[in-house]
Amino acid sequence: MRALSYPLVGTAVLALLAPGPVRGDDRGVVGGQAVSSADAPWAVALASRDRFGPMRSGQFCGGALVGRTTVVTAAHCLSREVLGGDPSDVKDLRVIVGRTDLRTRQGSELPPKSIWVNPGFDPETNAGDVAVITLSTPVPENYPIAMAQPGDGAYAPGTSAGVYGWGDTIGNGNYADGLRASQVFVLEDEQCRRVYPGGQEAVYQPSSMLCAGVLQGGRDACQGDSGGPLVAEGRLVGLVSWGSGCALPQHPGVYTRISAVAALVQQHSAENLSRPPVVNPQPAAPPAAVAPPQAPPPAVVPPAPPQTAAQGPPQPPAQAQVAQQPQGAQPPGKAP
Ligand code: 4AZ
Repeated sequence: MRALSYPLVGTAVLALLAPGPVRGDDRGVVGGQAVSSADAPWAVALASRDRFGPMRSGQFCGGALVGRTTVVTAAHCLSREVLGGDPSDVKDLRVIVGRTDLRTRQGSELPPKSIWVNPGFDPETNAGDVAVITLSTPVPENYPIAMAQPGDGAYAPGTSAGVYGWGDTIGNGNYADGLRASQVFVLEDEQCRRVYPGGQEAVYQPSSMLCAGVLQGGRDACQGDSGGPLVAEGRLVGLVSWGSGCALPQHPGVYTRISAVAALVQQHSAENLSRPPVVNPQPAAPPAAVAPPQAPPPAVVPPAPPQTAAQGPPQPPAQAQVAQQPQGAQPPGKAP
């Protein structure tokens, strides 16, 4: 098995050599399901038609909106290895928002205003795999997702998470046209330490990385998903970073641990990324005289306000959840 220290090189090479996806259907991430960009508006594609060809809008990596002008992605996505030069040399580098199907012109293609690649990124170990792209045009305010902070309960092993992307769906260069999401779980750090102990393999470093997947294999991020979001409990917990193969049993995906880099991202963002809790929220619905079956316990329901047309602050949008899928999908990944 080889460590994927430069995971996207394969993507670039395959994009040049392969005539295109084997199947023309809507695929992305391994073991996933189709998702509309409208339900995951924070999931963006990084693209350059010059470097990666006009098919699929030139997509080569993913990213996540954490502010109206702030995109986080993987540092390795913007490496010389992947881009063949400095990001500033890629004149048609774009962040694509609001586009489910890369064969369409849906949504918009936003040019970066500035790019910060973590100088602490170590291409040998993949530690610190994060970069910030600042957009000159803000996206709608309901697009961004909050970053998980240190101590976030979503990092508890066993937490269900969704990984989103337009990447390889099998592990053979079959890139997706449509956005897809795969349901995985946050795993114990020990799981990835055992699988990625260093030596011939890359080293799993729990302080800056997150281990997620399904141990039986079959669901995972893959080539082309790099930099894209791993979302749990409505927060961004990880960015697709590396792993050995795709969706192989006992070989979980490794993600940049967002809580470990959130402060760094804030430092290199042009906006305040903290979203304070809504003050004095109106209850979603006035308490009914007879509580409906799913009503919250009365103790947490504030006193009823005068019943008027809704004037409360806008509620945050419900984040897309990856639907539960039956376990035991066949691991389609190729042998390492
Ligand atoms: C890649 O090459 C890549 N299975 C991303 C994630 C994983 C493997 C490879 C994890 O971009």
